[in-house]
Amino acid sequence: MTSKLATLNQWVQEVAALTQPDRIHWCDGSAAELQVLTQLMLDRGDLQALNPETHPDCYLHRSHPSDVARVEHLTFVCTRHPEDAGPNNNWMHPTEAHAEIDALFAGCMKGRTLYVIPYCMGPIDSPIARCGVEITDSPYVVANMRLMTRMGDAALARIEREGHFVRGLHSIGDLDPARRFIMHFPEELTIKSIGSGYGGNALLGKKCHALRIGSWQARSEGWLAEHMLIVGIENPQGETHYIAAAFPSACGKTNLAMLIPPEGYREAGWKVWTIGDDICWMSPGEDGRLWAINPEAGFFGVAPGTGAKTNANALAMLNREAIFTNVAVTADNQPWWEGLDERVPTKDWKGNDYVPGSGPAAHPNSRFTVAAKRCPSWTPKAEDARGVPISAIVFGGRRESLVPLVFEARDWTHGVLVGASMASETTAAATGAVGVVRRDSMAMKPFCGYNFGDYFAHWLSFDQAGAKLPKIFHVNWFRKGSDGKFLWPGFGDNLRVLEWMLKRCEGRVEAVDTPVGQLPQRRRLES
Ligand code: OXD
Ligand code: MN
Repeated sequence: MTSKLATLNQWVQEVAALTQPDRIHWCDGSAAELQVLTQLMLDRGDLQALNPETHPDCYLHRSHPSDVARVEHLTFVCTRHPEDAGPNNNWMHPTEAHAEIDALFAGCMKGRTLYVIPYCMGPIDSPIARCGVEITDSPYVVANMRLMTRMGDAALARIEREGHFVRGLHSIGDLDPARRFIMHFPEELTIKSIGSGYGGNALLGKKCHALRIGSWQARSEGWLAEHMLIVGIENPQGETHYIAAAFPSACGKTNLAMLIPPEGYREAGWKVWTIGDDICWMSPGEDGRLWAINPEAGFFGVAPGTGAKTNANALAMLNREAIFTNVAVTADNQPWWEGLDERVPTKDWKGNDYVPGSGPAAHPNSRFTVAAKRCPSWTPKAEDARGVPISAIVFGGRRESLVPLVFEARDWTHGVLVGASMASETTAAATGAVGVVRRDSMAMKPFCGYNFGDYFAHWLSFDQAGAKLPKIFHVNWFRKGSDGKFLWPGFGDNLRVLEWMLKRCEGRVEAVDTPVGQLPQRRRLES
């Protein structure tokens, strides 16, 4: 098969000439295609079927032990002028970068199949959505992209209609960390990634396209591409307000997006609706408000810590048609991770016999991939081509001390400052030390595809006459007391904080003015 779009065919031919695959397969996104790929991966040992009774159509993938997280030190933004990439990115000149990475791509697909994956980030008919094509030699990437994006024939038809697309070239190469690079060429709307099969490095629709290239496109086209969840809060009167919230990786975005209201709230009629858990594209509408879509169609969530108490919605969606990466397994072949329950697994994430007390059985950054529609709190509003209007933007980090539970920025400009000065303790989502406080403006430090100075100016530029911008808040669920315990219960109780924010948006509650911003009033609890 080829495409009606000559530039797409030409690019595929050029890549094939460089990488020399044995075969080329154009992905249509069908169930039959997935079945063939799944069988291939089972035969090759890339996947292992999990217990078909408890987890039908669920599979385990064990990655190479050196390939378990994003690699920020090997991730580059390659612009003609270094100041366009900014001090927040590793930079290489595009000519040098192409030469370096193309040398690694030369002949790398010999004996392999080259898969062409047309995909759409966002509802297929949304004007905010944007399309791309990923070329990869990894069937695991194809299977994940099928869950994470609108992939296949419908996306190809849109690409052929529009005549342009983001180009992403990926190969697992030889998985040698010394020959691993994730390179972005925003001026050419191109991504090249080699040497890693890990999600954020290999599923190019996600961090590479939807954030790094997306933020560049957003700046030139007047919208925002952000590392934010989108959640709808329905009050007992049946009105739903949408909140977008930015937290660094592995700081609870998935849990907040799928929050289950505490009992009293549920009885009173509160409901929470999930639109997205990681990425938000926001564009000013004719009414002056920011309208948002989730460009993704699935969740690539952190497994450890996901349990019946922390995120029952996530557990409910993980019992069929899910891919698990680097989790442990129980004696009856069910996926298992720390924080799931009290069972003791028999195999660790590397497939070795698990010795209790020898450390975590699942990798701390082990993941699940699952279609968003499988989430019990998913709302069809996620498919609305127009998006949803955003009432509040929340920034937050993981901070043991100093930062209060919640405060409100005085206005948009102050809110941009609050987002820009965010900091958080690092997690296992990226390689490197864990638990070190680092500045992570808008949770975009690893994902902004251009100079942070220009990015802050872009944020500030939305404050124009006629704009009806969301209020901006900052939260910290992770503050600890002198006994080392968390001060705030978190999870479902976070709805109490979101309710306060929405009351502030509607002008229904007073706040206390402080040097950092507006804080909730102290109120003695009635006994
Ligand atoms: C993710 C990340 O996978 O932020 O979402 O690392
Ligand atoms: Mn993320």
